[in-house]
Amino acid sequence: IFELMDGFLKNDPTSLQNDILHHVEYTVARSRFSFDDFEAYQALAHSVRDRLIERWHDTQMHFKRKDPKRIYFLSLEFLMGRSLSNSVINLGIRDQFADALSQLGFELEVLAEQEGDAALGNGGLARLSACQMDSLATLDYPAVGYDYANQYGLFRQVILDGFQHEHLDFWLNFGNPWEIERVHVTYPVKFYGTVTDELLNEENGKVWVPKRTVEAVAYDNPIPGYGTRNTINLRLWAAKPSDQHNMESYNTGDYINAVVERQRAENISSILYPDDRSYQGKELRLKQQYFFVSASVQDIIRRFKDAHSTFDDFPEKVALHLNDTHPSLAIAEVMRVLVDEEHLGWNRAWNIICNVFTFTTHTVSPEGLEKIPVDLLGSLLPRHLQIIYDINFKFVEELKKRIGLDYNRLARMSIVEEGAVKSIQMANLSILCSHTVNGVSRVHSKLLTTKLFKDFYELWPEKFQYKTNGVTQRRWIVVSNPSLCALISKWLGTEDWIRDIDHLIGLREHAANGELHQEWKMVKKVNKIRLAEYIEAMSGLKVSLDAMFDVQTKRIHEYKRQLLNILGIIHRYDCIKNMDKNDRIKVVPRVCIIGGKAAPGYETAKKIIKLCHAVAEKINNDSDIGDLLKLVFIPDYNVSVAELVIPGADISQHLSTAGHEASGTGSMKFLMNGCLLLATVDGSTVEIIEEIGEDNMFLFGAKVHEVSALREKGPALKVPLQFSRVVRMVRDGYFGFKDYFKSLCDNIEGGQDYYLLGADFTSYLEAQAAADKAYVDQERWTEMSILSTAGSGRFSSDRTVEEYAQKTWGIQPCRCPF
Ligand code: 26Q
Repeated sequence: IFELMDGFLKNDPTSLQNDILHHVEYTVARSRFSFDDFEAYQALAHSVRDRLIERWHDTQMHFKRKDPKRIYFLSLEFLMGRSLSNSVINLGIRDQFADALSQLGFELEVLAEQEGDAALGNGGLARLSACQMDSLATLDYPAVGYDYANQYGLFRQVILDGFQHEHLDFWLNFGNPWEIERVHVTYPVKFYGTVTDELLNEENGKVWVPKRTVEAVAYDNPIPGYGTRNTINLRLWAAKPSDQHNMESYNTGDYINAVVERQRAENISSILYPDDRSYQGKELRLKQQYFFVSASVQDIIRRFKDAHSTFDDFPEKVALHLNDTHPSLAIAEVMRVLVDEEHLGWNRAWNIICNVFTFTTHTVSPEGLEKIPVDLLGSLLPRHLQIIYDINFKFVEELKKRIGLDYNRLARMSIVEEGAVKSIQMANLSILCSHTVNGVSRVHSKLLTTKLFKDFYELWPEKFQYKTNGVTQRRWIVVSNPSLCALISKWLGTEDWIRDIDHLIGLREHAANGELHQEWKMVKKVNKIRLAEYIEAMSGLKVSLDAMFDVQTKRIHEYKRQLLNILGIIHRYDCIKNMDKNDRIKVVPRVCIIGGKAAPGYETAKKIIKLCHAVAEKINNDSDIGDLLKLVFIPDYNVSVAELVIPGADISQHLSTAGHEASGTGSMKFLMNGCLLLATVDGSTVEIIEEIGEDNMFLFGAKVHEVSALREKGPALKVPLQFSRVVRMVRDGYFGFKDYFKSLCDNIEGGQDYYLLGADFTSYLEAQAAADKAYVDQERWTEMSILSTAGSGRFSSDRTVEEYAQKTWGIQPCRCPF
C-alpha cells in the first residue's frame, strides 16, 4: 500500500516514454513505429490525463474523508483555453515530459500547438472563472466548478475582406482527452408542465408535474494545482435524451418524430450565447441556465446527503457562488428542492438559502442587468416562477415595514418588474438571497453602492464587498512566457513566486541593474520575434522588431473604444505624411495590433473591425510610411492567441470611458509580462496605479466623476480640431466604404458622442506622445517594464481567491497529504 501512495505512474523518462507509446498503440490505435504530431499529442495528453486522474482520485477521497466546507462555483462560462502545457507545469513534470519526447523525436511545444482551444465563454468573466479555478486548486481549497458542456464554444472569427464572419468552432471533433465521461453520474432535468395545488400547504410544498425530461450527464475536467497534489473538478453537464422523454409519441406510433424530438434534447448544450444583451429573453438560453443549475444542485445535495442527516448543517458545509446572475435560478431550485422534495417548510428552507449563496456581479450599466420575462419563465419553469413570486411577496412586505410606502423605491427593489414586458430582475433576486454581494474592483464597487444597487446598499450595507480581480501567474507567465519565467526565478533566486506571488516585489531592487536590463530586453525580443512570425504567417505582413509593439486585444465594444485607438492611428499616419525628412527620423516606429471578437448582432462593433482593416490596408501599403507605422488586426483572438500576443507587447491600451469597465483583467496579464499600460483611470487600473505608480504608466482621459458633466454638454462639448479632421477623413471616404462608415462617424459627432472619444482625444494623443518619448530612452523604458512586473503581485487570482475564501465563502484549505 505504501508503495502505491504516490500512485502507479512513474515520471522517469523511460516510464514516460513507455506510457506515451502505450497510448499511441492502444488509445490512439496507431503503430508505435509510425505516428504524426497530432497522434503524438493525443498519446501525450492521455499520459498526462492518467496522472491527473490519479491525483484527482486522491483529492476527492481526501475531501470525502475530511468533509470540509466546499465552495461550489456556478458559472455559465469558463474560458479554459488549452490544457496540456498548463497541466504538465502544474503537475511539476514539464521537463521530464520534454526530455522523454525529445528522445522520441518530438518537441513538447510543437505538440502543445496541436490542441484545440476550449472557448466555453466570451471574455473577461469567463477567463476569470478559469483563473480562479487554477488558484482554488493551487491553494488547496475544496472547490468544484459547474457549467454545462457546450459543444461548440464561442464562434470562430473569420475575416473576409475585412468583415467579421462567424463560423462554428468544431473544437471537439478530434475528441477532448481532458474530459472524463461519467456515464453513471446523471440526473433528470425537468421542464414545462403544471403545478398542482391540491392537498398541499406551505409546510409540505407543492407538486410540479413537468412535461419534458432531459438527462444531464457529467463530464469531469480535472484542474491540477501547482506545487500540490490537489486536483479539483470542473464538472460540465451534457444534455442527452432521457428515457422518459416524450414517451407518448412512441406510444401513438409516431416513431420517426419521436426519435427526432429526442435528439433535440442535445441542442440545450450545443451552443454558447455570445455576450450580447439583445439575446436576453431567449428560451434556449433560459433552458441552458436551468439545465446546468438543476443538475448541479442535485449533485450538490446528493453529496451532502451522503454524509449528513440534517439540512441544518447545510450552510456549514456548502457555499454556493453565483458568477454573475447567469446561474441565479439556482436560488429558486434549491428552495424548490428543500420545500417540495425535502419538505423542510418554507422558513427553514429560506434560512438555509440566506446562508449559502454568494454573488459576484461583473456589470456596470443598468441595461446590462439580466431580466427574464415572466411569461417565458412561467411556461418553462412554472414552479420556480411561483417560488420567486413568493420570495418577492415576503420581501416586499418586509420592505414596506422597513422603508414605508415609498412606491418608487419599492418598484426599483422588487424582484418582479412591472414594465411593458413583466419580468424577473435576476440581480435583485441574487442580492436578496445572497449573504455577500461582490464587485470586481474598487471603482466598480463604488458604482454598485452609489448607483446600480444603491437602494439595496442602504438597506444592507454589510452585504456589500469587493474583491479586485486577479489572473493566474501560472498561465500568464509560466505557461505563456517561459523565458521571462526563467529570468524572474534567476533574479529572485527562487521559484516560490509561482505559488506565492508576493515574492515578485523582490524584482524592484534590481530594477536599475544594467545586467538585468540586458537580459530583460533579450526576453522581450524573443517574444517579439515569436509574435512577428505569427503576424507574418497570418497576414503576410513583415513588421520591424525595432518598432514599439502596441497592443489592444479584447472584445470589441463601443465603451472599450477601439475606435479611439483607430482614430489615433489615423492621426499618427496623417502627421507622418505631413512631416519633412528631418522630423521623420525622430518618429518612433510602431506596430499597432488590434484583436477581438464582435458579438454577431452588434453592428457597430463589426463596423469598427472593418474600419480597422480599411485603415490597415491604406497605411500598410503606403510606401511613403514604411516601417514607421503598421496596423495589424489579429483574427480569432482567444486564450491561446493571447498567450502569444501578450508577452510580445511593449505597450497595451485599455481605453474604456471612465465608469464603464467593471474591472478589466487583460491589463493585469500585460502588466505581469512587463508591458507598459496606456489607460484611462477606470476599473482595476485605479488599483494598478497604486502598485505601479503614475510615473510608470501613461494615463489619460476624463475621470469617473467627470463623465456625466461632459455628457450633459451635448453638442456644446468642445472637441479638438485634430479629432474633427480624422473623423472627416473617414467620412470623406479616404479609407473607402464611405456609406458603411457613416454611422460610425455620426455616433461620435454632433452631440452624439456618448463614449466621449472627442472629449478625451487630446489627452489620448498626449499620452501617446509621452509613450513615444519614453520609448526613446530604452534604459528608462526597461526599468518601467521591470517595475510593472514587480508591482503586479496584487493582481494574482491567488490573492483574489484567498479574499473570497476568508471574507465571503468561509472555507479552509484541505490539502491532500501525499
Ligand atoms: C447575457 C445575456 C444573454 C446572453 C449573454 C449574456 C452575457 C454573457 C457574458 C452577458 C455578459 C457576459 C460577460 C460579461 C463580462 O465578461 N464582463 C467582464 O467581467 C470581467 C471579470 O470581472 C471584468 O473584468 C470586465 O470589466 C467585465 O466587462
